[in-house]
Amino acid sequence: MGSMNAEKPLSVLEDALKGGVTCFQFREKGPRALVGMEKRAFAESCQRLCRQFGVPFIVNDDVDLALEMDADGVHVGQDDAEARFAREKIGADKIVGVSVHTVEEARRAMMDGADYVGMGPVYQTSSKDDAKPVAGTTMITVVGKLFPDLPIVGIGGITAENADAVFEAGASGLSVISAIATAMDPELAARRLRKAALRSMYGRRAVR
Ligand code: TZP
Ligand code: MG
Repeated sequence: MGSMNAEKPLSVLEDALKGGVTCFQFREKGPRALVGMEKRAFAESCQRLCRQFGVPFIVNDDVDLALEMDADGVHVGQDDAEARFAREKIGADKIVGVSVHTVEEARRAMMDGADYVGMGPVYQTSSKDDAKPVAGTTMITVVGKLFPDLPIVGIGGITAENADAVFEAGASGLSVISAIATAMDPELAARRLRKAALRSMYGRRAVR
C-alpha cells in the first residue's frame, strides 16, 4: 500500500496492524505518488509503525531504498530489477519476493533466490493500472503442485469473502490493498482476512 491508496494511509496501516496483518509492502505508485524526501519520510513512518508491531516492512520495486532503509525485504516484478540482482544486492538474510504469472517465471524466481512469489491478479482489481488479465486461481494450483516448497501469495481483488478459495487453490498467503485500504473499518477488514488465513491452517472449527 502507498499514499495513493487511502486518504489517511498511516492510520489505515496502524488499523491493519492492529487487525493482525503479518507483513506490509510499501508500494508508492501512481500519478501523484510521493517522490524523493517525501517518499522516504513516508516510508520511514510506515516502517516505524511496522516495527512497533513486529511486522516485516518490505519495499516494492526499489532495491536501493530497501537497502538504505534496512528494510526487511524487497519485492520485484518482472519489469523491475532481476530477482537474482535483488537477492545479491540485499543479502541472504532479507526477504525477496517476486511477482510471477507463469510456471517458467516461478521456476526462475525460485532459482534466483525468491522467498515467495506473488501471483495474480486473481480477481478483478482497480489498484494496478498495468495489471495483467485476471488469472483466477488455476495457475496458483499448478505452480503450487510443481514447486511445493515455494510459498505463493495471491494478489488482486482478494477480499474476506473470496479468500478461502485462494487458500484452497494452494496459496500460503494473501496480499491486498483495497480490501483493507477502502474498508469502512480497516482493522475489522484485516481481522477477517487473518481469520481466513487461520482457517486455511487450522480448519473451520478452530477459528470463529
Ligand atoms: N498486482 C496485481 S493486482 C495488484 C498488484 C500489485 C493490486 C492489488 O490490489 P487490490 O486492491 O487488493 O485488488
Ligand atoms: Mg514492480
